Parts: sequence; C-alpha cells; structure tokens
Amino acid sequence: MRNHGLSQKDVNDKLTRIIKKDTNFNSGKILGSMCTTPHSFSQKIYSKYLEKNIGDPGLILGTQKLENDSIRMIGSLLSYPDAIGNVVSGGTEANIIALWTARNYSNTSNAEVILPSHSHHSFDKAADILGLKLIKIPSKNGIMDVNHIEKKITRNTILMIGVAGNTPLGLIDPIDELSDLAIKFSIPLHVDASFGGFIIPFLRKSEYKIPEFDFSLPGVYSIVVDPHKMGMAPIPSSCILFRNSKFLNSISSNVDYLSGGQKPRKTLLGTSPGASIISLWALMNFLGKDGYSKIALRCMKNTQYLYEKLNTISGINIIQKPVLNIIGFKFRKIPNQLLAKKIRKQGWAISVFPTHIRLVIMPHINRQHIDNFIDSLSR
Ligand code: 0PR
Repeated sequence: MRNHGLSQKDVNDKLTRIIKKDTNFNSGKILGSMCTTPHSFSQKIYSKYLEKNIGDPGLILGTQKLENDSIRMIGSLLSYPDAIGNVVSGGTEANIIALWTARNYSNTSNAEVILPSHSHHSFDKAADILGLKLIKIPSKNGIMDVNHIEKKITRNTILMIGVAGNTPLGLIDPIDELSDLAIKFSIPLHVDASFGGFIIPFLRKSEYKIPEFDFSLPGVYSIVVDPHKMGMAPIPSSCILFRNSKFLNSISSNVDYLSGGQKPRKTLLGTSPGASIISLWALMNFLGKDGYSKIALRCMKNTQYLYEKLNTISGINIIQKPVLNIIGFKFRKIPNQLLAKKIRKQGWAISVFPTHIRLVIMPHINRQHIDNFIDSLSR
C-alpha cells in the first residue's frame, strides 16, 4: 500500500484502465456463464445497504424479516411456502450446507451420498471437507440413470441428490423417480436447482412440459436455488430451503456473544451481505411472477432460435435438445479444445466440457448476439 493516498480521480482513472481488461455481459460475448447483469433495480437497492451484515442477525431485525419473507416466497414457488432456510453466498455454500446438515443429523460413520456423475464440483468440495464418500451414478442421455441407484443404496447412505438444470447441459434428472426411491428407502433427497430454480417454475406455468422437481414430491427434503443465476439478483445470492428444521438444527452453534444478542444463522459463513437479502426481496416484489416469466420465456425463445441456427451448420452435432436455456454442441471432426480455442480467439467466452462446448443463453443475450456468434462459427 502507498504511504499517501491518490486523489479519487487518479484512483478511478487507474481502475478504469485495469477493469477494461474484463469481459462484460453487455458486450454480448459471454455465452458460457450462468451469471448475468443483475437487474438495474436490484443493483440500486444493493448499493443502498452495503453496511448490513446478516452475520450478526440480531442487529438487523428488519433484514432478518426480509430473509424469512424471501425464503417463504421462494418456498411457495417450489410448492412449499412453509419451507425454512437461508439466503447464502452461492450454490457451493448451499450444497455444502445440505451435505453438512445431512451428515450431522444422520450421525452415521462412513456416510455415503448418492448423486449423478454430472453433479457440480461443489459436491466434491463438500465431500472432501466433510469426510463423506460420494457414490456417483452414470448418466444416460445426459440425466441420472435411476436404474443404477437401488443396488448402490446401503445402510451408510445418508442422502441422495438430483439436479434440476445440470451444469453441463441444463438437463433435469428424473426427480419424481428419485423421490419414489427416497420414500421407499427412507433416505432424504436433496435437489440442486441452483440454475433451474429460477426458470423451471415459470416455464412449468406456460406451454413448456417440465415434470415436477420440487417440494410437491414427498421425498424432496431440501432444495438449492440461486437468485444470482437466473434470478437476476446481484452476486452473491443463493437460497437453501428445507422442508423442516430437523437437519438445520444439527449445525446450530453455541456462540452467544454477538452484539445483536442472537445466535449466528445456521449457515457456513460469518459476516455476509445483508444487501443480498434486501435486494433479492426487492427484486422479487418488483418483478413478480409475471416479470420472471417474461425473462424465462425470452431466454427460451432465444435458445430455440440459436438451436435452429446451429442446426443449419454442417458438421455440427447438438448433444441434446435443450430443456432449459443451455445448449451443448461439438463438431464431428474437430476436438472440443481446439474448437474452443478457435471460438475464444474471436472474443467469445464459452465453456468447454470434455464432451462438448456449452452455451448458456442468459438474459443478457439477444438475437443480434446470436447472429454474430453463428457468423463467427460458420467462418
Ligand atoms: N450447482 C450447479 C448445478 C451449478 O451449475 C453451480 C455453478 C453450482 C451448484 C455452484 O454455484 P456457485 O458458483 O454459485 O457456487 N455453476 C456455474 C458453472 O459451473 C458457476 C459459474 C457461473 C461458473 C458463472 C462460471 C461463470 O461465469 O458453470
């Protein structure tokens, strides 16, 4: 750090020069990210409440009420307004909490968790931290092959996981069948709807035929939904919801000294932005279901448009027909890494998986961006 500070103008000038290196969503070039520009209203609200720390919840009782209200609103989107839970930093923290609570509640040594092989790597982190064994089930056509599950269930199985909107292709595991297995073997089911949670409920209400994936299925015990993905909320923002407090109570702490006079929340982090909660609450109240439906439908229409355009390119292989706003493709004769290098050289930010290139058609992507991308790809 320098001894004497610079003027605000000098700092700003320096900053602007360096930040220029970043790729922005409004360039229309980011086609591989599950995040997007936060809604302008939520940005404004967020910046008003930067000092709020929900790590000391008793100090900010109003914000705490908004957190409870937000969880209730999202619970009702997921067919269970009585759900309890918290707004946390991201899908990773939320998934860690899901496994942490399940492990503590079960009190099983050598505990095992059954999950699809396409699960997000946050579960690998969680298992590593918590000393859990992950039993990965192969995918068939991009979703969990439930036929392999029953023989993997043992008395050490403490949790099953299904994904609604998976990372590689945005596909949805057969949560209804997983729920049946969960009930049959009395094993709780956790649904990772980090990506899907803020789009599936709105598509289900329109012409899209998407099967049930939420608390309407009796085996589903917990769900993760990330407002900082399709919810257009500022980063960081994720929600972990539980059917009841059984599991959550297993991670309560004995800390009594907080200045607000309450115990810490049952989450992983300490000091955390209350602004995430406040801006999420404000955005959900502002957009309502109608606003979110419009965003969801526009993303799906753009996905269909891109899908049709991609299909006209010779040599291309689209991995699966998209169910949500994610498309995976490859070229028959070009290795994916080489293809990705070529696309990135033209300024496009895309994701590369061993099997395909992933495109995520988020709210910041419009038809012109798609046409530009198709032009690049056809060259
Ligand atoms: N669960 C699923 C199904 C996910 O896809 C992700 C993240 C998570 C959990 C973890 O969420 P957090 O990143 O909020 O902890 N999936 C994105 C991905 O891997 C994360 C991301 C987002 C990566 C934007 C890059 C990016 O630009 O694609």
